[in-house]
Amino acid sequence: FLSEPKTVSIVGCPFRGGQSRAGVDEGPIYLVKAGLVQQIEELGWKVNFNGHHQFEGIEQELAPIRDADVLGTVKNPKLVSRVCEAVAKTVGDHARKGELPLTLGGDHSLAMGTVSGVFSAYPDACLIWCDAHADINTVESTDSGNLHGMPVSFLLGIGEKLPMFEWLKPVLTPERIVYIGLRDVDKAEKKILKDNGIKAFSMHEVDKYGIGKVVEMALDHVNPKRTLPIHLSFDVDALDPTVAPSTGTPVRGGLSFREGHYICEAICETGLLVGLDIMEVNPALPNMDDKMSVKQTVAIGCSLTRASLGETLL
Ligand code: Z70
Ligand code: MN
Ligand code: MN
Ligand code: MN
Repeated sequence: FLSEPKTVSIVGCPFRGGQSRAGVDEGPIYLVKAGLVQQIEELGWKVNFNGHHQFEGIEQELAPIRDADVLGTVKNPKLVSRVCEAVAKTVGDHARKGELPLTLGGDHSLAMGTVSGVFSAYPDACLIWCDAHADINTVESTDSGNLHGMPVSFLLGIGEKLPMFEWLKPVLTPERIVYIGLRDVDKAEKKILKDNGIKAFSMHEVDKYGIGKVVEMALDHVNPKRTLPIHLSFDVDALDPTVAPSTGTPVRGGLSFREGHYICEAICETGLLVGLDIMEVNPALPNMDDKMSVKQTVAIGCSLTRASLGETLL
């Protein structure tokens, strides 16, 4: 699906409005400072990166209503909507030019933008969501009010529609998303997954079948003939906290270093990847003094990206 020369367009998204912990907006800055651009170039890609996405205009415009930006339990809906709409346009433009948009988060609410953008260019694409969480709460079901726990329901068009998200079309259908790595799913989310027949491989299935079989079954579900474009949205909290500690909601019992990389390598091998998100790297966590954890998590954000873009072990 991609044009020659094979090009990655980095969409750095220093954004944290979909959740409450400071620092996740620094994720993309750390990933680029760690040398991600050169690392991707060394794999033979052309790389477009002209600085991180600037959301200051939106944030300034909405500054007077910042504290009033709540709707029922949902926090920052106007801010998140405006930012995701901008991301959808940028990502969609890159995808339509035959470039591979690589979005660096930032919190996972941004996926409303990335998936909207990629699916606007490739309406028959499928979505592989690697995460400890299902991120499928609706406006009605959310306990936290954090939009990074809801992007999938918005993309599916389930639950109450918020007026400020009018731009967001339900581009996704339940049979075209598959999850890998789940282990912290809210009760209401379990019901949503079941009611909509959404396929999910939790850590239980990873333990039972092994990661090789799980990725094969996941692809069989969303992409049986291996012909459809693939968007991979990778929340680094899918990885075990011993492997990727610097993230907002670490949950024990996650993917090993190799399991995480294997997913990326296997998707790369299909030759069908058209969109990639590396989300929820938070360099301010677990605390300001833990430089080792930050270094390790940022390095994994970079190596998951390289694995997705063709780095092999041999
Ligand atoms: C919970 C909620 C969550 C991270 C998503 C958690 C959501 N289900 N946490 N991504 N890192 O708030 O809806
Ligand atoms: Mn997530
Ligand atoms: Mn998560
Ligand atoms: Mn939870």
